[in-house]
Amino acid sequence: MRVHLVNPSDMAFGTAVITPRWLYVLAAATPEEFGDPIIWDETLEHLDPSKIEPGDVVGIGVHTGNALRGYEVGRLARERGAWVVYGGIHSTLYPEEILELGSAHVAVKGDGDQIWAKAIRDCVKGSPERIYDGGKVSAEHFMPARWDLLPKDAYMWASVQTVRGCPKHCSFCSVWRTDGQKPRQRTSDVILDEIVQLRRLGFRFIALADDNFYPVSFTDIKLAERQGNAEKVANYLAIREERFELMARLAELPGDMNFFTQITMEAAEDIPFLAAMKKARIRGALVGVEAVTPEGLKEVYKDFNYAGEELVERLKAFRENGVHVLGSFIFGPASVQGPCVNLLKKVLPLIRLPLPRFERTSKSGRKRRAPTRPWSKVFPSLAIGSSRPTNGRRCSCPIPP
Ligand code: B12
Ligand code: SF4
Repeated sequence: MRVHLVNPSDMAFGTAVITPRWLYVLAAATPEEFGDPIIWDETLEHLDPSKIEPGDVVGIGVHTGNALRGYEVGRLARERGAWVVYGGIHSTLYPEEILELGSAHVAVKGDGDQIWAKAIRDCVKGSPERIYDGGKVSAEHFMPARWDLLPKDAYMWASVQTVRGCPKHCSFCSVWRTDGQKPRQRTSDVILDEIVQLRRLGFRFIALADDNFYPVSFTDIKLAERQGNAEKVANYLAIREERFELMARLAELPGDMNFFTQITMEAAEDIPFLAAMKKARIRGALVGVEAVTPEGLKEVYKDFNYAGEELVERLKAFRENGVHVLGSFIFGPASVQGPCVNLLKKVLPLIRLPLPRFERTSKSGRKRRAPTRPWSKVFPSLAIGSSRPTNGRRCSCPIPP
């Protein structure tokens, strides 16, 4: 019996940009008694179903964008007589859909670090449950990835995670629903261990695969102080201190190391933080600009961001402090759409990737509306991300074609 891990992708290029971290974390979580798993990253090479034997366990990790290919992989694996287990963001949010459309025996919700071993063992015994919930494991239980299993020279960047979870609740984002709003931050020791190992393997570029590298803002600290919540303040300050400690240690690494991360715009208010990022050679960050008007920001629950001139100032602060910005925008809600969106829709098919939308319905934030399932309209006949016919409609964008 062998364990397979499959990262589904419609297109395989033979080479890829960033290592899909989950594959190597789940490899580490695979119990030794089953041997090293066979890893299939379909962005490199498609799964060869003939390599799957009856009784094997096939773990498939899906986010919304690759779920359809994931379901195809599940079908192929099941036809070969394997146990088919799904996990990842999409399985966490929609386990019933996975069971319905993915030829699945099992859908795993939440973190796989601990539950994966149980799911495999139950499959081998022949009595798996339909759904397992791996929950949100605490940072000290995150599995460091099995980088020793990486194929040689296949990836340009490696990926190391330093923190999971984000305190915000933007409506277009799955992170706060799946990873939670409480930052779970790894200690700098374990992060550095992985980075040193990756450097020895030849990597000089590392993506810090974090939900939000700036998990505590000045506003968060001020609010906790105003609430008189000393414990919360102390916790926030400790998280902040650990960030600085990590960046100081990254700065001590050889000068040819380069990092990139994802961060909220709030970091622009914190010049010492940006300076520490620069010293740590965190060369740039994906910053969620999302919308450029106050109404648009409000609609997607991102009104902690800035619009107009203030937005310009914030983005400048990153540049002036040596951190490049990769701006990310969201075009879905009506108030965010500008006249150019029609044009963009024509030229960027990826914009059509329908993602779940989440809303908080009560002030306390506890009672939440069920997430929407926009892609259900396109199942099963249309592929997510495929171009839709324009039906001869003309784009109303003032920019000439
Ligand atoms: C780093 C990252 C990227 C990087 C790196 C990609 C790479 N090669 O790894 C880049 C910048 C390239 C990227 C691109 C995109 N991303 Co991205 N990305 C992330 C981020 C921040 C971290 C992912 C990560 O490595 N986490 C670390 C690993 C260890 O965690 P994990 O994947 O969650 O896996 C754990 C569990 O889910 C579970 N698990 C996972 N798989 C399996 C399988 C089995 C069998 C089991 C049992 C368990 C299990 O166990 C793991 C360990 O606990 C996530 C946010 C997030 N929290 O996931 C967004 C995220 C996955 N991205 C997202 C999106 C939308 C995109 C893009 C479509 C953006 C765009 N418009 O272009 C592209 C798609 C690229 C593609 N074709 O895949 C969304 C997906 C939303 C959704 N509902 O699907 C997320 C969730 C962010 C968000 N704001 O919502 N991304
Ligand atoms: S700030 Fe970023 S990671 Fe956090 S909920 Fe909003 S979009 Fe998601």
